[in-house]
Amino acid sequence: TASTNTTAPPPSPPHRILTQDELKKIAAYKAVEFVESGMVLGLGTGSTAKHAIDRIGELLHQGKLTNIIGVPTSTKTHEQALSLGIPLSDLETHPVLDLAIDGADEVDPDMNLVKGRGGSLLREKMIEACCKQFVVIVDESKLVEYVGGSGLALPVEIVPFCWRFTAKKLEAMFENAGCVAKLRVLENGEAYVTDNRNYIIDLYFKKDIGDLRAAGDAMVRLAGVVEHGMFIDMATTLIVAGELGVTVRNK
Ligand code: ABF
Repeated sequence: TASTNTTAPPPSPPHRILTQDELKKIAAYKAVEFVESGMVLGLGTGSTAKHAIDRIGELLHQGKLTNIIGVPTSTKTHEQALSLGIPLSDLETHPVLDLAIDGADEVDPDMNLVKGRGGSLLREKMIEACCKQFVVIVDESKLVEYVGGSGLALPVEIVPFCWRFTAKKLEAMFENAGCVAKLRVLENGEAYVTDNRNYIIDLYFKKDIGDLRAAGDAMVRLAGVVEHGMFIDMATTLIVAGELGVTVRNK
């Protein structure tokens, strides 16, 4: 009698959950697909943007991209780009950029962002405000219902002079939202100093702060505040990498 082979097919390997860093890399690589030879690029800061800059460097070396000029948003990114041989410039020489790629700490449903937990919000905002296209790259953990919705801080860059005074003023400004203002400090207890030699005040809210534009305008009207970390209506493209894949959304 013929025997039937009833051996079951080998089990498919268990689905491996991607790490957050792998998701960041997927989003970053997707963004670099928007880069074309000859572009002037805003180069973001942070662990997600770092993957994008590495990829741009790789494509330059392979000759798949040519004539790229990068405008870095921090000294850290400047160093990374230099080490990769990416030609660099600044806003004075290139006041209009074709495209910027950068990460974010929070993204709300309208593609408004919170940035600055990496401390580079001022240069990021100056550069990304000059880009024809601003591609934001995040893993899905950065998506929030409203700005401040992750329970993490809204960073504000302030001058060091009388910083306690400015911090108190900011707290009072958002009293209704239960605001607590904290100076960002290093592990050794010293104040964190930005690339522009300023301090960062991290604002924590118990409630939604409401009208973002009004809140932002009020902050920058306060003497002592240099810039806040809300990037309102600036992102033109959002790339989100999640367990189910990568999505690209244009505004
Ligand atoms: C920069 O890097 C900052 O604006 C933001 O604070 C941070 C995001 O960091 P990561 O990509 O490491 O999560 O874009």
